[in-house]
Amino acid sequence: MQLTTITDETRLVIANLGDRATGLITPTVRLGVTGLARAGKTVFIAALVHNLVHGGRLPLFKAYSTGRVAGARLEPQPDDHVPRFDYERHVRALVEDRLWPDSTRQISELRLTIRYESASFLTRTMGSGRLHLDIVDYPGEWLLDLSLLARSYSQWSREALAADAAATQRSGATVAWLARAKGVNAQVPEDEALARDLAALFTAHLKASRANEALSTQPPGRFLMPGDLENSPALTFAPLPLASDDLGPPGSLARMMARRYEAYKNAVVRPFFRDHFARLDRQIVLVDVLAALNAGPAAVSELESALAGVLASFRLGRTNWLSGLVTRRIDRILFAATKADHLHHGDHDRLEAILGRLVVRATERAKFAGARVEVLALASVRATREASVTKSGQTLPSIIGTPLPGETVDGRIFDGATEIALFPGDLPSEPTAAPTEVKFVRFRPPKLERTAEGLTLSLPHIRLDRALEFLLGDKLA
Ligand SMILES: Nc1nc2c(ncn2[C@@H]2O[C@H](COP(=O)(O)OP(=O)(O)OP(=O)(O)O)[C@@H](O)[C@H]2O)c(=O)[nH]1
Ligand SMILES: [Mg+2]
Repeated sequence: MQLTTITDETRLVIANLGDRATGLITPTVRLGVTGLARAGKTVFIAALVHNLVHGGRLPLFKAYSTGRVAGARLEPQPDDHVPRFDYERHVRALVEDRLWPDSTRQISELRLTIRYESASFLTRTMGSGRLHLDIVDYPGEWLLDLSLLARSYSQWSREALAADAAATQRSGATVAWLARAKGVNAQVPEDEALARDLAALFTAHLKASRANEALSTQPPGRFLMPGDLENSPALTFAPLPLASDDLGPPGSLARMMARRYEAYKNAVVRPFFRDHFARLDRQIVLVDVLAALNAGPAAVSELESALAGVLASFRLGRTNWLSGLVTRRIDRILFAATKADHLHHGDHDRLEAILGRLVVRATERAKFAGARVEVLALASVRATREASVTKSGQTLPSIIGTPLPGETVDGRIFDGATEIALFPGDLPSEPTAAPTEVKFVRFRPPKLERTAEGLTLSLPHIRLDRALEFLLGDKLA
């Protein structure tokens, strides 16, 4: 145990010194992009890079709109062992096929190098005028796993079972899991078949919670995306009903489960913390607030506790025993409500305010103080335009877009070629109010305009430039 810790520390120092040494040549910003499944990570990164490379309209990104950014281009990434973010494929889907990119369930990285002119004379004469932006896309579920580092097996068991029992909407899988877990004697001799059986029921319950609420945020995150650890003991455990911290005699089931829980931390959680999380400078957390609002108050409060978990992990990065060794610190965190193009702009501020309230409460719960935190509503790729539609003498602020094939509105099924105008409805003023009446239709990515010279313009967006200003503005000063 102690030995692992020492290796962790040593490796971390080396990684950070390495970063610093190369930093002498060209400064580097490592930007983490995270969010739960389907939050919009891939689309965000593709749109960010596409706009910077293809001269997008970014008036609020000052260094860029004042003409100090001379150019941006993709370069080989620094980490050879991390999959590359498949920018070209995602952009082809968005721009040429007008389809959303495929789901990506693993970590990936992309380096964008920005050439710029510093605003101040002094730094202009000293600085190299280049900034490496290393973008790291990783599942938000991995972030929530960091909370396990501070918990013993028995603590986690108690909390996980209590949370499962408190769930208001229970799937068949959850009912089956709870019934089985309750009857287990944690003190019986360890038994592989029993461990596998319990892990399978627990995993099925985690999966069902995800499918139900689209937002289940319970760790361990890797149970739902096991990759090459599938069927390994590190992923074959489950919480047990334990009255105290006593795990029973040597060779007990509880001790076996506790050992595997620690193995999960060592094989999955610590490497992520050390190799990826502890090296980030900036972080954007994408949140599908609209999906939560549509799913109702239970989903909203689950989202809120996930946000608290996210904030607590950023605090962990600062106050943990590792903090003395981490030479990089996340000093800015942006929470962004995605897919704002599903609403008329009159409702964007309200969307932002709802996320703002959720984050403020989560900040208090996570006892978080540290990095600068901002909240905003954005659409990485704007799939709709706006219009006023007059119907029976009433003018409704509407959005126009092409629904994806198979989407239905008022019983009508769309073919992916027809454009419609839709009054999406209004957001509630409070996050936990009754489910919204907002009509949530999935639209196709937009058709790109062409200039008179036949050049394709960049991807339209909502407030992507404000996000860039907060995340990068000072680095290009
Ligand atoms: N209208 C609109 N839809 C969006 C936008 N961003 C994402 N979406 C929708 O959300 C879906 C998920 O977006 P992704 O970027 O793939 O989300 P992700 O977080 O990478 O998802 P995983 O890779 O599955 O974890 C897309 O397929 C789109 O339907 C946006 O800016 N506007
Ligand atoms: Mg993705």
